[in-house]
Amino acid sequence: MSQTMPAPLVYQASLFHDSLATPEFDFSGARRIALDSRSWIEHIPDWLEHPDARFRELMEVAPWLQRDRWMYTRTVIEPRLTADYSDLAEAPRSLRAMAAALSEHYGVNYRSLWVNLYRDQHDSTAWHGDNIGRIQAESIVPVLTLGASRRFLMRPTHGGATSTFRPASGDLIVMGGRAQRDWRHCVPKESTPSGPRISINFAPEQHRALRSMRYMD
Ligand SMILES: O=C(O)CCC(=O)C(=O)O
Ligand SMILES: [Mn+2]
Repeated sequence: MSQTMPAPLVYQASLFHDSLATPEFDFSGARRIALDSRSWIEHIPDWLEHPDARFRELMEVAPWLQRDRWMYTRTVIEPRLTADYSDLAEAPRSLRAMAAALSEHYGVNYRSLWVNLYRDQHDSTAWHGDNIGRIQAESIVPVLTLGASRRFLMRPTHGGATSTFRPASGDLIVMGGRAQRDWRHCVPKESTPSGPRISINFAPEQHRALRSMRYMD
């Protein structure tokens, strides 16, 4: 895998007020759905206050990279930009506050995160399971949406019906139990225009390869 700096993105510059620097979180709207007897997904609408401020902050400060990877016979450019904070200590304060709130709520020590930018409807993430599933049979993986709402799909690893979720800006999607082993998830391309969306993906392992070695089947 290689990575290059992307061409500069156009975005609205913003000023950060101290009152927005430490976000607040609300778990009260959580709706947990059993995917099967051992896997679940939780959708928490409006988990994060001021998602627009967080979106602008990440557009400005995240170390966005365009990655590519060797796929069988050719190099494929990933259809999104990504920024890694493999060590949570190096992430912006607002992201550290999110990780701390999630760690306390789910009893998992989130130590690492990566951020995806879907620039428009043509960007996507293919079907996969996060690499934590290779290390642990059960895990809890929170994914926060900022910006545009995109479909987030889940289907059983060995075939079966697809479930569709539509997290809006500030919503949290949390995959739990055996969801990284027995299920696959993706963010498909859309056929209608979409504005930019950022997703923040939290991981318990401080491991640079964690993200890039996802199950891709
Ligand atoms: O963008 C999302 O909502 C999910 C992205 C994802 O699953 C990943 O990067 O592993
Ligand atoms: Mn994933």
